[in-house]
Amino acid sequence: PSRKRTPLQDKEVQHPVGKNMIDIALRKKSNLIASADVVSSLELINLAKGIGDKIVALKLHSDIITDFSWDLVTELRTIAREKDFLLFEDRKFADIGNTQELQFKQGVYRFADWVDMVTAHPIAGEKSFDVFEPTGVVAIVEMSSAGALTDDYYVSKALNIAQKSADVFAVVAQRQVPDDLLLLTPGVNIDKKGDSKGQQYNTPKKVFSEYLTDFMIVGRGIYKANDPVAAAEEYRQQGWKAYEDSLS
Ligand code: UP6
Repeated sequence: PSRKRTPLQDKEVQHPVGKNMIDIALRKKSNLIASADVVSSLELINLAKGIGDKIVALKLHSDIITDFSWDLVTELRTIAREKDFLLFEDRKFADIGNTQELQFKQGVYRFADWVDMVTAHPIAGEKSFDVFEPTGVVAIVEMSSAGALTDDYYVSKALNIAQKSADVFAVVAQRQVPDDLLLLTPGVNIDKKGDSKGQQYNTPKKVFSEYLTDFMIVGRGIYKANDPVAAAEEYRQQGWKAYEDSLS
């Protein structure tokens, strides 16, 4: 791919959820996805209310929430509507299509009924992605952690699958990807280089200028900060400036 960035408003993204992400980003001048990896409904609701107007999407791991309930889902949806952000379940599905369909539509979480977008690994092949419609799919093509098995060969095959699937509008990766896919990059932290469990961090500046990412995903940098609202604003400002700088 060329090293030149296509501005968000000129991206040729067809999927409605992808278009929505772009519209929200431009309205808020934000390319921040907050990863809300907290384990109680109360913490999650407080975080969503506090930072909701600074983010494009709130990324969730519903299966870490000790007191997950339908009241929580209803409240999250209300906050998301009020504060204009998407609900992004980071389930990282990685099974055959039939099983993924059951995991997506049935069980405790019934994601199909309430999330705007979900992550899935392309490991089981192209057809395994056919069960999520009309929810937007974010394909995990490369992981941020040390020693991940997602080498160049895997990444190119995974991108190929992502580009062929109509429901995939974005990918998670640590490198530039073809322009018809939105790029979401986790492993972003202003203060830290990594953790003791393999996570590796880059700065907002690096992911926007070198990987030409479209959206950064920030977890502990925000929800573990002394003041998560101030931290979210700091990441929003740094992220948007790094994006604007990378346009010229
Ligand atoms: N995530 C990664 N790396 C990947 C894919 N997903 O870190 O390659 C997710 C994690 C976590 C968040 O599951 O929810 O992004 C990163 O959190 P952190 O900023 O606290 O490290």
